[in-house]
Amino acid sequence: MIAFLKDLILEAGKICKKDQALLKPLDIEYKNTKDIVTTTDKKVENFIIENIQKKYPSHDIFGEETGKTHYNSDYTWIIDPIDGTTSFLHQQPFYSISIALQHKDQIILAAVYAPAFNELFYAQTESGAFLNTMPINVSCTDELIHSVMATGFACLRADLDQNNLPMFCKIVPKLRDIRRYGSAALDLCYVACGRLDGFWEYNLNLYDIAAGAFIVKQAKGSVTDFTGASDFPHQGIVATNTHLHTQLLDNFKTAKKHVGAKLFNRDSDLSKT
Ligand code: 2AM
Ligand code: CA
Repeated sequence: MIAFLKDLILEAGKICKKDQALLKPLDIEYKNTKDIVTTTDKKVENFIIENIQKKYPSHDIFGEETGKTHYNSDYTWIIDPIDGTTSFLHQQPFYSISIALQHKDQIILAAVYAPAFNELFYAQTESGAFLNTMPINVSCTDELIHSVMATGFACLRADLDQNNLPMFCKIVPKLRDIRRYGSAALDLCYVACGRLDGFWEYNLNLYDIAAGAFIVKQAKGSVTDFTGASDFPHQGIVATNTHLHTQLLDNFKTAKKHVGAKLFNRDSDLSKT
């Protein structure tokens, strides 16, 4: 199955590479004023689904663009055809394709491919995680002040009451530095291979994080929601190299107290920032 998944995601990546430079205004649709989808997102998702259905016709599929099938299979393929569509549209390299295979309620296999960098991250249960052919592990940074983390602002695009801006202002001064790449799947893989020491975001969907979160765990990282429980991404997602997990969660707890519930209200908060 891993060989099938690797071949499939690499072929899907060829479509992205070919299409990116040729995107035209007519190739863009607006889900809302800030949330976009391109013809390539749909083309890539259809390509992936067709190939899965040829090989595993009884398996269920949950794709960002096409939704869920209901075959009652124990297996579900969770697909984000382009994670980081804004980067893709703006001719930037930080986008990825993300595919995870869930058996019952456990992810057992996952791959994230960054076509512009020719980087394929993948993992399967109890086999560890890999970047291209090399095994990867999380970093060993154990102090926040020596750490570099990433975050994102899906919450702003979705016009949510709770948003990441107050938290960002409280946490960033505690770190060496922060990055904003724009693809949650890739951010998670960067935690898995030690380029980042941690990542957090609100308001992501399962297809954004299913593969990346599994790859982080297989690389000996930790992934939780903001309370330290496993209701992610619904209650937010926090991924670290494990050494920093408790420290980061404690800082979120303190930051949330200082920021106060009021500041998470979009109307009272965004107008002031
Ligand atoms: P996408 O490119 O597939 O939409 C960047 O902060 C992350 O947020 C990406 O994984 C991006 O996925 C996701 N994202 C962007 N807009 C979003 C929205 N309105 N709701 C939820 N997630 C979003
Ligand atoms: Ca996505």
